[in-house]
Parts: sequence; C-alpha cells; structure tokens
Amino acid sequence: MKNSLVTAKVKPKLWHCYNSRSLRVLWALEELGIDYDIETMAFPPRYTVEKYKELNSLGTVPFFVDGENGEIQMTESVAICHYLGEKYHSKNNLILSVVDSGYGDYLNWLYHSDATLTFPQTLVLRYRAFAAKGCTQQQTADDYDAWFVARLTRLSEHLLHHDYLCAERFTIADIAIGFSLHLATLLQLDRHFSPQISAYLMRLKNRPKFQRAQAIGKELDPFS
Ligand SMILES: N[C@@H](CCC(=O)N[C@@H](CS)C(=O)NCC(=O)O)C(=O)O
Repeated sequence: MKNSLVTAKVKPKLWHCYNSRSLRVLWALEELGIDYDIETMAFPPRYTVEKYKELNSLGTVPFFVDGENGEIQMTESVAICHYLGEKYHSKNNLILSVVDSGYGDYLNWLYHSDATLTFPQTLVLRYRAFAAKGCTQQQTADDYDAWFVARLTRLSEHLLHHDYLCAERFTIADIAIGFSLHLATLLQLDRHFSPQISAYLMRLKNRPKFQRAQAIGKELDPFS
C-alpha cells in the first residue's frame, strides 16, 4: 500500500521512538553500516506527532521507507531487520540463507523474538508500567510476567552451549532477540534471567553499534 505522503527518497528512512521496537531497526542499520535518515519522535507518536497516522495508519513505531520512490513501506520491526540483512548483506553478512544448515533456527529465532518474547511484555507494559493511576490490572500483568518467564526456557537452554543464536556468530537474529531482552530490563523482568541469558545480553549491549543506536532519542525517554 503506497502512501503518497512519502516523497521519493535517496536513503532508507526510519521513524523511531526511544527504547521502542524501532530500536531493533536502528541497531540493524548501525550494525550493517547503512547510510540512513531518521525521524525521532516522542512516544506514543499517534498522540505526539500531528498527522503521523496519515503516514502510518497503524500509528505505531517503527515505520520504515526504502526504495527509489519510497515504494517499500514497512511497520514490523523484525521483518524490517530481515529485509535489511538480506538487501544490504554485502556490507556486513549478518544473515543465514536457505542453503545454510542453521537457516531453520535463524528464522525460528527471528519470529520467536516478537511473537513469543515481546508479546507478553506488551501486556506488562500496558497494565503495569504505562497504566494510568487506578487502572492497573495487577492480575493481567502478573500473569504475563509469568508467561514471559516460561517462554525464556528455549533461549536459556541454547545459551548454555552457545555464545550466539546461529552459526556461532552474531546475526540479525541476535538483534531481534537482544531487543526483547533489553525491553525486559526496562520492565525489571531481567530478575528472571538465567546467568547465561544475563551474560549474553551483556555481550550484545557492549557492542558499540548497540550503544550508538540506543543513545539516539534519549532526550525523549518515555520512562524519564
Ligand atoms: N508488530 C509491530 C509492533 C509495533 C508496535 O506496537 N509498536 C509499539 C512500540 S514498541 C507502538 O508503537 N506503541 C504505541 C501505539 O501503539 O500507539 C512490530 O513488530 O514492530
């Protein structure tokens, strides 16, 4: 669906909010060494940025545009990382392809990152962290806190024997999962992390490109 508001452009462009899922895309753009444009907004942009919903009818972040005439318009953070890894892999090979034996694992971790590890956190966010005074739903937040813990099992088992998720090297899958773990630290869910998950996240957050990406928009931190 082409949005006429998006004019022809030269560089990939990201609409970003500090510490939100758009951080996945920003981190991938930095790790891949891509020259990009960025619009940093206060969260949530559906209320803070006039006409944002005319640009992205979902009103969510990330929103991403690429292609000669801005014809590529994406809203799903993991899909955008997947797209960037494929399109720009000549710059830095952070992907696996179908000929690689670990390709199934690679895709599984990509989808696992948001559908399994981020989804339960959005309910803890909604009903504990962002809940207006007097309308917290403690039971809902507690239930999904427990749901998140149970879903960490597969990652914890894998990291007992590996430093990264695929092919014993850093890939886009580590960016997708890394963001889910970073979000968990913002919600104090990292108290549930096994030592190997804590060590893995530390390794990822010590990457200069993560630190560079994570610092962008700090002045608009919704938690401060
Ligand atoms: N499915 C999208 C989720 C996008 C999404 O819900 N983003 C949140 C921030 S992490 C958002 O924009 N929330 C504010 C809102 O919905 O107004 C993805 O995978 O990136």
